[in-house]
Amino acid sequence: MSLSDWGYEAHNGPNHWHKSYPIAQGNFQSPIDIITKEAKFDASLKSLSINYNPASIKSIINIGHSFHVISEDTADISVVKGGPLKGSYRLNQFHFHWGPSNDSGSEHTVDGKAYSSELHLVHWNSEKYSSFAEASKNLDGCAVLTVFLQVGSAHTGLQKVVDALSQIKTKGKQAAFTNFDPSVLLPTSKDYWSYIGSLTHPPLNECVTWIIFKEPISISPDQLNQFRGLLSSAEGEKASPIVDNHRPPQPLKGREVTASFS
Ligand code: 3UG
Ligand code: ZN
Repeated sequence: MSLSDWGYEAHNGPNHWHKSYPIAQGNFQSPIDIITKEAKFDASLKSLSINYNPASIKSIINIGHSFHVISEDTADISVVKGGPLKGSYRLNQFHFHWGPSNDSGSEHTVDGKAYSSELHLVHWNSEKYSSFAEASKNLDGCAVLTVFLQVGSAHTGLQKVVDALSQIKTKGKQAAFTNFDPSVLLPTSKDYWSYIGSLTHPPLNECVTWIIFKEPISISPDQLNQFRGLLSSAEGEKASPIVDNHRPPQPLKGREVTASFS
C-alpha cells in the first residue's frame, strides 16, 4: 500500500495505517473512549474564549475521504484561547466524521457510547509557530474543538453547510463558502473534557490538545445522509460514496482526561 492510499475500507482502513505511519501505535493517539468517572475536574481550567469571525470562512472542498470548510489562517481572524491552552490558536478548517449507520460515526466515545457524527474545528498555535504544517510537528501545536452530533431534529446552522455539498459532490471539487459563523455549530453548554492526543487520520501527528464538548448538537437523518452522498471518486470515475470516515478509539496509555466541570 502506498503512503497516499490509506482510507477507511477493510483493505486500507485504521488497522493498516501503522504500516505506513508507525506513530499509529504511539502513546498519544486519538480518538479515545472518555470514561466520565475517571475524568478529573480541574478547577484551574479557565473558561474557553472562542472568537470566530464569519469573514474568515472562505471555501468548501471535497478531499476524497471527507470535506473541509476552509478558514483563512494567515492572520488571527478566528481564534480560540483559554481553557487548557497556553496562547492563541487560529482556526484552519472544520470538518465532520460519520459512519454507515446512525448509531455510530463519532470518533470519540463517552462511556462506550458513540454518537452519529463528530465535528472537528481545527486550530494551530499561531503564537509559537508560523504555519499549520510547522505547528503539527509539536505536542502543543494544534487544538481541535470537538462537538458530538446526535441524530434527531434538523440543525438550522448546519443546513447551510449541507446545502453547499451539492457543489462539491466529487473528490477535488471546491466551491466558495463565505460569511459563515462556525459558532452556530457549538452547543449551548461550554462544559468540556480535555486530553493530549493526535490527528485521527494519517499523518496521525501527536500534536493535538483535544477539547470535547459534553453536550451534543442535533443532526437530522436527512442531513447525515447528505454527508454520505458525497463521493470519494473524482468526476467521471465510478461513483463511490463516502459512507465511513471515523477511526475507532485508541488505547489511553495512562493519559489523564480533565473536565472543566464537576
Ligand atoms: C485534521 C485532522 C487535519 C488530519 C487530521 F487537519 F484536522 S483531525 O481533526 N481529524 O484530527 C489533518 F490528518 F486527522 N491533516 C492536516 C491532514 C493532512 C494535512 C495536515
Ligand atoms: Zn477530524
